[in-house]
Amino acid sequence: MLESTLAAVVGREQVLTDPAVLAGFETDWTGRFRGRARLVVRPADAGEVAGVLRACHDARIPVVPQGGNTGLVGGGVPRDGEVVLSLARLDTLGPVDPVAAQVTVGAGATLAAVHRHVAAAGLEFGVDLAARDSATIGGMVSTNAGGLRVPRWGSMRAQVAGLAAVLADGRVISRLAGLPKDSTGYDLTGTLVGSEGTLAVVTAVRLRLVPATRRWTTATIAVADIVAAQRVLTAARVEVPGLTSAEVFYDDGLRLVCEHRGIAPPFPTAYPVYLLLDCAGDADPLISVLAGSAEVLDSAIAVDEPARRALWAHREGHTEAVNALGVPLKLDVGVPAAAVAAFERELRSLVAPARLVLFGHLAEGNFHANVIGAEDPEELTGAVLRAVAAHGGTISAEHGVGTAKARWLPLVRSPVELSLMAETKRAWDPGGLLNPGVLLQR
Ligand code: 2HG
Ligand code: ZN
Repeated sequence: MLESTLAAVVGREQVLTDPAVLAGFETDWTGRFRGRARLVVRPADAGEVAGVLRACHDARIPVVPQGGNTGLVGGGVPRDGEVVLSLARLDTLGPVDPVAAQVTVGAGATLAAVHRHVAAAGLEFGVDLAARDSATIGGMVSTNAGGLRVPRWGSMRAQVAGLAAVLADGRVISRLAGLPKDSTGYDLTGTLVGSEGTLAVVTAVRLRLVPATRRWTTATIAVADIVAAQRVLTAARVEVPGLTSAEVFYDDGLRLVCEHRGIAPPFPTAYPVYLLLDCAGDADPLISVLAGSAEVLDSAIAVDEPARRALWAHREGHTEAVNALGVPLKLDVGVPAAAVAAFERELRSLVAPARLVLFGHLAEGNFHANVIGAEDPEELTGAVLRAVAAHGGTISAEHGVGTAKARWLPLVRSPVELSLMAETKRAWDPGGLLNPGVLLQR
């Protein structure tokens, strides 16, 4: 019955029920999260999304929105017989507005497609991340994704000038004018950023753009430990006005990536910690940081694209290389800069004797703890997240809460905040049909 109503909305071929086809939508990329979908529906535009949601609302069937399925916290895969609403076909790229420096794109547009699209206008989109070829703008809005360029341009939240979304009952809100100033009350766009598909389904996004960077300099810097890495970063914050990325990884992770990809490490010698700095402009400011720092054990600088890509591969290859080891437990956490060194020590002792592959975004104190072979993943998750909270950090810096961390949210959100969040959920989605069990526990 629901199937035929949906077929009338989107066309029969866009309602998928074949178990072999559903399988790709039912499991996340890491293989950790999986569930059963009632069916997958692939609308072509916002009108069809509204029709799909109305039909599911009338039938009281819960819906899981899904973009590029690159999420890492189980927020985009079904749990128990929901309809999976794929936004992949909403991939339109509107004309770049060069005066406003903005563009409107469909929720299903991939990040890489947006990058390519705006480059022609001499502009750039300020967010970048390793999953760029598959991650979609809608999913990135829903998780408030961060990525590799936060030191310069901030997270997704900072780039969203407006959006359009469909409510659980099929009603539509459209705030795509991108007005730089608007003083008319509650920020509905801001409420939807980071709401993980629990309040409404984002169908289009008005993105802010920044001037394209014409020259880049990338450096991989070998240091003795995380404190030394922070000292180099501190100098770069002062000396390097175009500082865009400050990424950290360790020697065991580097070896793993090099083996997995069949590439060479940046130095013939192994060092404990590597800091990758990427900045807009010529090499001079970075070279002066390196020359003035006693912490630098070795460094490699690149300005041309192939050489820069080679340095970035050591950092970007981590996710893939870790996954090749088995299904990892992934903990995306952030702590204040002052707590970074103490937290790193604590984390290592909590995870041992399981294997920890650690890397992340140093400037944000954002660690990606990837654990292989944890005896009791749930218990370890609790221990690590409690440590994060004790240091005044966040249990999710950029991947979202999903189903993976919903039960741990009280560690970082007060009872007052949680009750406001629950009330907000009830106001937007009284039937509790949108992504149940994600972010807020059922
Ligand atoms: C990254 O920074 C992503 O590369 C993925 O956030 C992190 O795989 C991970 O744990
Ligand atoms: Zn990351």
